[in-house]
Amino acid sequence: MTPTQNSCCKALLSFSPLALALTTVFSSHAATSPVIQQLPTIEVEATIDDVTFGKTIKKSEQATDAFANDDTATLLKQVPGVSFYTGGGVSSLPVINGLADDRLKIAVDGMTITSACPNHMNPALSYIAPSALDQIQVYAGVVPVSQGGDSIGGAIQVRSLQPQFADAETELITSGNFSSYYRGNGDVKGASARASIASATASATYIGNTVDAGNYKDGDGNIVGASRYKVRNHALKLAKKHVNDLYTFDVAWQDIPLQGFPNQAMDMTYNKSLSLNAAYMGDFRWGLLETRVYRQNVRHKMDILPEKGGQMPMDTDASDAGYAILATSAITAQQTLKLGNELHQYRLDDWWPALPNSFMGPHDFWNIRDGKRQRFALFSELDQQYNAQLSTQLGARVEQVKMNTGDVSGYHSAADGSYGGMMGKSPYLDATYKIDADAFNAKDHRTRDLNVDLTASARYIPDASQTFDIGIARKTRSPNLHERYTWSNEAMMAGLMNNWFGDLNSYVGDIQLKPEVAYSLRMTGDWHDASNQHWQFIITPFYNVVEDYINVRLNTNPNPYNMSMLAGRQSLQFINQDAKLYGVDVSGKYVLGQLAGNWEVRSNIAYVRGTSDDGDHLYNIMPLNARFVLAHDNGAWHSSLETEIVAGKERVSAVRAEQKTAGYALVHWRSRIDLSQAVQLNLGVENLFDRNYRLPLGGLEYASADMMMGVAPSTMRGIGRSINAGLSVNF
Ligand SMILES: [Cu+2]
Repeated sequence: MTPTQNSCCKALLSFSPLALALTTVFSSHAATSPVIQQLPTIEVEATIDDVTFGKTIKKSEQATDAFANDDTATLLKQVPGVSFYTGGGVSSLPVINGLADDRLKIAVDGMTITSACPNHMNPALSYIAPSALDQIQVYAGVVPVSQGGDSIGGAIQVRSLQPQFADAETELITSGNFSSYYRGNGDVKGASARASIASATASATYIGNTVDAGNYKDGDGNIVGASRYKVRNHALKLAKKHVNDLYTFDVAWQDIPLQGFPNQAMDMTYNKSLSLNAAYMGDFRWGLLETRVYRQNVRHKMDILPEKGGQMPMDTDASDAGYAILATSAITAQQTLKLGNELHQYRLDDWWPALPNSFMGPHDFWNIRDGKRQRFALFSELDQQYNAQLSTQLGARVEQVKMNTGDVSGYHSAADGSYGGMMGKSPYLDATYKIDADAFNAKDHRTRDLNVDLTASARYIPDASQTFDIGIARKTRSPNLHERYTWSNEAMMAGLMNNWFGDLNSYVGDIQLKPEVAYSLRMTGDWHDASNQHWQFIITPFYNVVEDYINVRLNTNPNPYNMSMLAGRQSLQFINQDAKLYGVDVSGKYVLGQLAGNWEVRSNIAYVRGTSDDGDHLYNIMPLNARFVLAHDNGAWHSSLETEIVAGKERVSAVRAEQKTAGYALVHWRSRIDLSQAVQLNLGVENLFDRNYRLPLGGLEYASADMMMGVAPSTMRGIGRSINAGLSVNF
């Protein structure tokens, strides 16, 4: 981010989610004194600068979409270049310009949350419901170092509803909302509630939601098995302000008793988390100080839903904990300096309990035991405004990533060396697990990476109707625990379980993996009318070279006892390999005019290519896609007709035996009617023409494979037509 021309002090704060509350005050007072007298009432729509490469999505822009989906990640679909690896109903993995999942830095209210599952079933955005959101900031490619770290593709910062305070000392304000909705396809019933009470200096808010979704039907009316889910989220948010200080303390807990994953062998049968998040923000003579300390614990379990058949208990116990310190100071009238320090520590136990009277026993299978991943980072970022037209940002970040794990063991041998035998066990499984576990345990598991990120960007605003940005960056991501430490070469029982790609291949890790380093060049041209009200055209070409991209090759491990696996699938080994990703994002809007209300068209087009240096295509690269929205706004009635067009996926990864998908076009209609100040009715039809289509990034449907008959799995079916309705009442 580079400062805007109208106020360097506004820019000073604009990148820090915590600081948004202070933005208004700083804009008006900071020119005379950096010390604010009183914290303002926090408004959702407060001045928020757009991010340089990416987008800010505010609450108001989520409104007509809010009940169409339970998956917070999918609210990002309006950002050009963003797509999704789909899986469970609330756990899709966002992709920015071809880079997905752990390659993005995703923070929920400033907390870094790791997917604590060998299938990445519980990514950060699955812990917050769309109804709890205030704002999402998306940064693509050239991410400010203050927002990045341990990521190469971009950053997504989501912020939940912010505390509100009463204006007068003696006043006590209360507010709240109750919403409920129903979606026909999948018989989805959802509700959310929010209640707040606040004085001039203290505030307390409860927010919660629940959703029960059945299996959805595809466009031909056939059920997609194991696509159902049930989610409950709760959060209690406390805030206290005192002159120039703001303290917040949030407690959140989640219970997902069920979330099916049609594109995995496994399904989520239990996910309970508890998070504590305490933050302080203070305004000092020298600038703004923001600090945060947080912890989230999660217990996660998997098994196989009856419609997919089989049994295999899997269990995860994990925690994320960390702190963040950020100081922001206007060191001269033209220069703003940020200094920051962050620590993040992730711990993981990932074991698969023995199943009595089966070959999965008599001991538990230890996939990762005592896994630790600790990141410690220091960074500095300088914003400089040269004149009304030109501003720059320079950033440097140094991050140490330390990882370690304990010894492991398969179903038949325990870590203490005892070797179990039982009726019906397979001598092949015995042998393969023992060979691999012994080899892994003989190695030193400790790794230490020292990662350096650098960014430089410039913004040039020649006049009120044009803005140009250019940025270059070096970004680094260290491997995750499963990429380094999963150890069993056995494909069917172990390798297939360590898969967060939805492709039903088998994966095994490598301790020797190096961090991946991306060099990015990105430019944006933004043309619009002088008031930025009537039309806008934005084009962003980008080019990334990734050194040591974590890719795969066929597993050539000589272990002779490797079992068979699903027909047409591959046994793969993680490797470092150089890769390139490049493409262009285009977006625009045009106000058509007035005819019984306001009419506007908006559109996004995204194109990306990804190849590895051996000439293969990278996996799950979204084909050319476009979105056109015709929006109508007539005071109390807001409607949109959206067309989503996706080309066929022709360029596929050979090493992953990726399957092609055909192109398709979908039409969605959504409407919001403000029945009164307090009551809103939402109506919509998703996939209006009930088109049957295959998800280009959905992977393969597990249940479509037939092991006995040697039938390979086929691509994942998308959801058919759904008629949706929701009611929202403010009080
Ligand atoms: Cu899982």
